[in-house]
Order: sequence, then structure tokens, then C-alpha cells
Amino acid sequence: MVDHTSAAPGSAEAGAGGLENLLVEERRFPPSPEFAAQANATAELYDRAAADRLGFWAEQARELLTWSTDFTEVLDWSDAPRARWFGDGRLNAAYNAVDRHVEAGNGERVAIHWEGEQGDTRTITYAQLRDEVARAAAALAELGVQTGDRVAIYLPMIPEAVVAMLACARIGAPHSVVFGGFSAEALHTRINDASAKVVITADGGYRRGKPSALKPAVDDALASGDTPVEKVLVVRRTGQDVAWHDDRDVWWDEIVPRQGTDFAPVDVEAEHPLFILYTSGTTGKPKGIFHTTGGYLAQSAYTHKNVFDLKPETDVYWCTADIGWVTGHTYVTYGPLVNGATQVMYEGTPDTPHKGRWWEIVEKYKVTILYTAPTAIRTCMKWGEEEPGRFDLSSLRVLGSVGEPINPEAWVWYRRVIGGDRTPVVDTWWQTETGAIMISPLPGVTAAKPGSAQTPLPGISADVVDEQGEAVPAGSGGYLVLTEPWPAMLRGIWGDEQRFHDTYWSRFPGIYFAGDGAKKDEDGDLWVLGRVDDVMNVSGHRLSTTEIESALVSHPTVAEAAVVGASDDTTGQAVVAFVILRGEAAAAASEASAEEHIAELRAHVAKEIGPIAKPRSILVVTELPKTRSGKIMRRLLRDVAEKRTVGDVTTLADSTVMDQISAGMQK
Ligand code: 6R9
Repeated sequence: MVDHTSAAPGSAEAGAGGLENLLVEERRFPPSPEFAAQANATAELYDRAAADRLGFWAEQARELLTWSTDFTEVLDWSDAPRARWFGDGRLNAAYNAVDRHVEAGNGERVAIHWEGEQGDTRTITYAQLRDEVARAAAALAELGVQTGDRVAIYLPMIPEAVVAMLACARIGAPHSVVFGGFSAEALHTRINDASAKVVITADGGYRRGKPSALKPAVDDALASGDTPVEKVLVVRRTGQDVAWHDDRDVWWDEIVPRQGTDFAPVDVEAEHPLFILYTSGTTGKPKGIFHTTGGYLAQSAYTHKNVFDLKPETDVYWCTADIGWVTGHTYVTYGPLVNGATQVMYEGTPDTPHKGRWWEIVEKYKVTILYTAPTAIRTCMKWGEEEPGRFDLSSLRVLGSVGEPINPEAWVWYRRVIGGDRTPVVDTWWQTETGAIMISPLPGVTAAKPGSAQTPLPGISADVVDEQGEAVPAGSGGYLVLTEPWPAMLRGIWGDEQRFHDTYWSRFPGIYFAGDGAKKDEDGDLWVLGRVDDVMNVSGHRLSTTEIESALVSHPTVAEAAVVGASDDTTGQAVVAFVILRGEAAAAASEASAEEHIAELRAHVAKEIGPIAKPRSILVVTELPKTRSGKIMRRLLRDVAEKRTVGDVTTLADSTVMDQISAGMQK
């Protein structure tokens, strides 16, 4: 079935037609009876939330958090779209993440098993973490940080990153974490936008065996002298030489350890800002998404407990995200610690010093819950199953995915090779803006469908609508929207109220527009197809980049694929694909067989989706341009495909990738 209506390229509702084959995924993976019997969440959770949504959220907030003052009002939506959740309640985020576990007698439980890239390790209990957070908060206070001040955090994946976030939360000083891989320029913009008073950084961190230079980037960011930064707190990690400004810079190990541990958590109201996190829009300057305390923590803890089936006494949880991304905020720092979990935190890259490093870590700590991104899974597929095969992964019991649509083949590989054909896989859809998971299977309830995030969680309302904002019937595509306010929702864009309204609330008045295309299948399950700007229009047929990518990845020789719509005189847009071959296929390829192979891949896409989706050209590459959070930058590939000068590459993890691809295209 192909949709024959024509629409301007890029404006199309996503995935409305022509895509049936891949979305009629026949494989189902119900939970085992043993898993279902012990699961935190049962089908009853949906009923409870449906019967009384606000009452349900109030229950979660009271059960999962400790409030210094209980709330009487659950939601105030009278000033929509600015929500107030649990508005007259008071609490402290750091108290909830650490102190109360110690008070409850769990101080000896390990909070963080930290693994440095070089193999050095640290084990931190809840009691130790509580004391370190209290000392760091006292140190920040000594440096002049008060409740309400903003603090920028620019750190590698070391325990001090979590400590720094919680120390800010203890004071009620919103943190703004800037990913350690971002440039001095990016840091400068973010420091100024949030008017940060203090920056917390390190001399460096280890990535791919080499120490990175963080402090020099901070020095550059502050060199112009036009920032409000008064102090820079520097953690010693690598021992590299760094430039020093005596009146401004302070070593962490000179100020934090000498503090007492009695700095009390500052009691704040539920709507007190907890953090700002910048996220790139498709264009323009980054948006400072800000979240508040009560609602954000309630939904973080609720989703972490139910989506991952967390048992804090026995599980060892590992989320591979960097704290520079929202996944690191919600599922490294806040969700797991509020729930009293034991977690693994790893500093480095998955292939340092060898391609089995992650699996070695799973074996070593007997990780039971693993949460990672499709791009990482596809990379592991490319490296081959021998790598994980060398390690004992039998401790794993739940696997999660986040960040982009996961191709069904990658999903099935993840479950089979990493999960031993045994573990539930939860494909979790959410955004920096939503604060916490919104759409996901529940591992003990849902019969999982590879490639689909499936159902809004209990308490969450999502739908797929057409151009007019009307819900589409089952079997159709459109735009993903959130139809009711949720506790962890963003409260705005820092300093830019208008942009908040324009970006999220003006496309369909009164409901939140997520910017993603989606399809509702015959069962009512949701398939997120990617950003609406990743939707192509070929001869009036609407095609999703994601589905063509999934078709390519379902071919046994393809490890990873990126597809873009390039403008075409005849068809409006044409499909251009960039593929990375699996190890064996790449090794076997010769000049002569390469052409044949590409013809075979084109035919394969035609067979999987329909001739309309057949790529006009396929270029075999060795790397794809990705942001540091692992998202493919299709905009740059579109530049190559349309033979334009390649645009801004500053947010790429590796900026030389585009040179290699452009060179390949010209051959
Ligand atoms: C958590 C995070 C948000 C965008 C979102 C969507 C994509 C995330 C997804 C997914 C399909 C999933 N996305 N999870 N698409 N299936 N399970 O990634 O936040 O960095 O703000 O990105 O990522 O396009 O709109 P963020």
C-alpha cells in the first residue's frame, strides 16, 4: 500500500503509506511466566492509572519520594502549558537520592561501581556518596553558590559528575551539565545563556586511551571575560598540567575533603528548578530545557522501577549514557539513586582496550539490567557476535534501548546475542523535553514487538494525529503528540517563553507536539519513525528514512545504514543510502563484486518495502557522521547527496568522517 497524495517534501505526515511490510512485524516476544510472576508492574497498573490518572500520579509521588511537606494539589494546569505538579509540596532531590537510603539502614549498599577506562575502579556506598555530596555542597556554598544560582558542570564520566549534580541539588542550585565532548564555544554559549556562576570541571578524562583536555576548554570558554563565572572547581583525574588562574580556579581535592558532612539539604518547593539541559533544535541556537524537582523525580523513579523492573536489593543496573545527555540525568543520576539501586558507571568507550570491554564489565559486575542505544547495538553487530560470546552474560535479565528507532533486526540481535534469547527488551521513547520515559513496553506485561515502542506507560497519554490534529485510525501514520500533561514534562525553555510555546504547543493547540512522525498499527501500537524532518517524499509517496534503513539492515551483509532524501528533478526527492558492511562482507568485497552487491541491496529494499523505496544510489562507507550522543546527522549526508558544501560539522563526534564520505562520493 502506497499513499498517493502529494505533499511538499519534508512537510509530509510521517510514514503514512508505502511502508507496510516492515511495520507488519510478525514476531512477538511475550514475557516468560517466571518473569511475569515476579515483575514490579502488572497489567493492573494500566487499570489503576486509567481509572484515576491524577490519583495514580499522587500515589506514585508519595510512594517513591520522601516529602518534607506533603502536597495537597496534584496538578495545576490553569496556566497551561506551564504545569505545576505537586505544587504545594516540598522536598530535596539529593535527600531523596542519598540521605534517606542511609537513614533507612542501607548505607552499606553499593551505589556506584565505577570502572575507569584504564581499568582503575572505585566502589562507592550510599553512606560514602551521601557524605561526599554533603562535602561538595559545603564547598560550593563556600565558593558562593546559593539556592537558585546556576552551576555549569563539564566533567567526564567519573563519580564526581554524579556528586556534583547532587551537590547542586542539595543547595537547590540548578545545574547545567554540558557534555564533556562539546567545544569551548558550545560551553561558552551555554554558560552565558544560563548565567552560570561556577563551573565544575576536571583536568581531563580518559577516552580511547588518551586523556582529553577539559580544563583548557573551560579556560577558552571564559577567556573573553564576558561570562558571569566567578569560580572554577577542578577535579584532578588525569594529572595533566593545566593553566591556572589563582583568583578563579580551585582544586576539588583542596576544598572538598576538608569540609564537614553536615551540610543539610535545602528544602525547596516541588516546582523549584532542578536542572537546565541544552538540546539542539534542528536549527538555531540550543534550547535550554528546564525541569523542576517534584514531578521530574516522581516520574524518573516510577519509570526506572517499572520499565526496568528494578529490584534495588539484588539488581546491578547499568545505563551506558553519558551524564551530558538527558538519559544520563534521569537514568544514571536521579532515577537509579532515588530508587536506591546499585549501578555500574563506566568512563570510557566500548572498544577500549578491546571490543569486548562492555561485555567484560557485564560479566565482572554481574549486571542484570542494561540500558543502551541502538547505535551501540548496531556497532556491536558490526564487530560480530564472537566479542560478546567470549563473556558470561547470563546475569542479564532486562535490556533497554533509547535514543532512536531500533531496527527490528538490531532488536532481535540484542535479545538473542546479549540477552541469550531470554530477556525482555524494552524500547523506550522519550525526549529531553519529556524528562523521563513516556512510551515503552512493560517487561512483565507486554508481548514485545521488535521495532515498536508500543504503548504509553500507565499515567501517560500519547497519540498519533493528522495535519488537523485529529487522532488517526489504527493502521495510519501522522505526528506523535502527548495529549495530557505529565509530571516530568519540561517547564519551559530557559529565558525564552515564546520559543517554548512556538516549538511545542502551537502546531496543535493545547497538545504537545513531539516533532516525531509515528504510525499506529492495527493493534494500536506506536511505531516512532523518527523526526518529521527525516521524512521523505518521493514522487508523492511518503517514505521514512527509518524504515528504509531497517530494510537495509535486515540484509545479512549490512551492519548499519543511513538514508536521506536528496532533491531530484523528476521525483521531488530520491532515496540516497549510506551503508556500513559487516566485517565479513566488507572483507570479501572486491571491485567487481561491489557493483553486484549494491544492485542486490537495491533489490532487497524494493522487495522489503516496494520499488518506490529503492535507493537511487548506495554508497558503502566505513563510518557515519554521528553526534556525540550517537544520532546520525542526516543533514550532512543530505549535503553530500545533493552535492553541496557540507554544513556545520562542529557537533560531530569525529569531524573527519565527512571528508571521507565526500571523497567516496566523488569517486
Ligand atoms: C531520550 C532521548 C529525543 C528524540 C526523540 C526521537 C528519538 C528517542 C526513541 C526515539 C524512536 C525510541 N528517540 N528514543 N525514537 N524510538 N525509543 O534520546 O532524548 O536526545 O532529547 O532525543 O530521540 O526522535 O524525539 P533526546
